[in-house]
Amino acid sequence: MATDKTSLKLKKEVPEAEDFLPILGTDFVELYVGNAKQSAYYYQHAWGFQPLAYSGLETGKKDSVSYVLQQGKIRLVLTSPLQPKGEINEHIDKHGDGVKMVALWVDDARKSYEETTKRGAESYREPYVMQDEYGSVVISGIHTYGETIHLFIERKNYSGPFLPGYKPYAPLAKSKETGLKFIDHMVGNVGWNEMNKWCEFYAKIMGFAQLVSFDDKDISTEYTALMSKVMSNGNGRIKFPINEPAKGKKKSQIEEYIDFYNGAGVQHIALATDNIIETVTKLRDNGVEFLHVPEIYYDTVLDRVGTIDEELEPLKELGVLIDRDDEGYLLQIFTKPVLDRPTMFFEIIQRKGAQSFGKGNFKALFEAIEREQDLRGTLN
Ligand code: TYF
Ligand code: FE
Repeated sequence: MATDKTSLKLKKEVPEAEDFLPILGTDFVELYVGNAKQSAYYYQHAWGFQPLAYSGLETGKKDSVSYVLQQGKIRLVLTSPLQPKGEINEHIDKHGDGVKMVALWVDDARKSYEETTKRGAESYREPYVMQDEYGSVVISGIHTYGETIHLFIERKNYSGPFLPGYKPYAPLAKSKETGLKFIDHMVGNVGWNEMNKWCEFYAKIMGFAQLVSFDDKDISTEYTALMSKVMSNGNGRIKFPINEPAKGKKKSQIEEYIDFYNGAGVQHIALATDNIIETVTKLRDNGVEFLHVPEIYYDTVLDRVGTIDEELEPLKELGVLIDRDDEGYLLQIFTKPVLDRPTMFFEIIQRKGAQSFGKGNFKALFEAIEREQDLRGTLN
């Protein structure tokens, strides 16, 4: 049986014994960025991530530099090239800063590679072993949408802070955590009519199933539209919604993303907190910018979602959205894009039983995104 702790409803139940790709969780998310030192400063001092590890010239790495940050179970790696040409430069040239690796924590990176490549995954890296005084790690990788990669990380024989080749990273200034705990879901934007192809990739090649709590849906406002489906692995720890643009009177936010990212890629990373009011207050004080929700949303929201534990006033002041499904409710809020290009953004989410994704908020959310698109002149 799939773990029932989260009472996830998959379209097809995947018995654990038959899960050919058991995943323990997200291991890390690696962004290729133009200036890793300054990105690391941003994620530490705006987002409250703590320094964990470093690799670069000082560790004998001549061609690239990486800063590893952690908060709760979330690990971010920020990587920049130190030389011209090569994979990292080309990625940044084409996409701007963005997510390159979505690394999955597995018990067996060799088997993960075999099971997925034999089902048709395109190889990125054959299994290889990295070693240091803390033990060994096995890593392999396959391609997913756009130029995004899934790495499989096997660290059961490793006790070091991150990966072999890294040293502890201890910058001068301390940063204060903001209460972020784990990655709830990571969303991919893909091209026109490509959603089903990529959902099939997750189903056939990675053994995921579609979540029924969030059926195929067309999401549209008066002006813009998109389609979305959520794929989840057997134990429910990994949830990947996939969006594609749809035709509306004006330009879909997904099309805007694809234009600026020059292809498919990670659109948003949803980070879980167990106190969204505290977390968002801290993030705001640190300068993180959130989408604005008109006050009128709060006039009727409680008629829709019923009673909640929180007071409405602070939620309204911060612009936190509320939604309910048959299992409970959730609180969520979205940042503006965190890069100069209108590409990646973050969601902060607090689940109070609900396992869905905020369907009741889509209209208010997408209208808020349209107002931002309009300011950028990218709505037409
Ligand atoms: O992950 C989700 O499905 C929600 C809602 O472009 C959402 O966070 C869906 C599409 C989108 C932005 C947010
Ligand atoms: Fe989301």
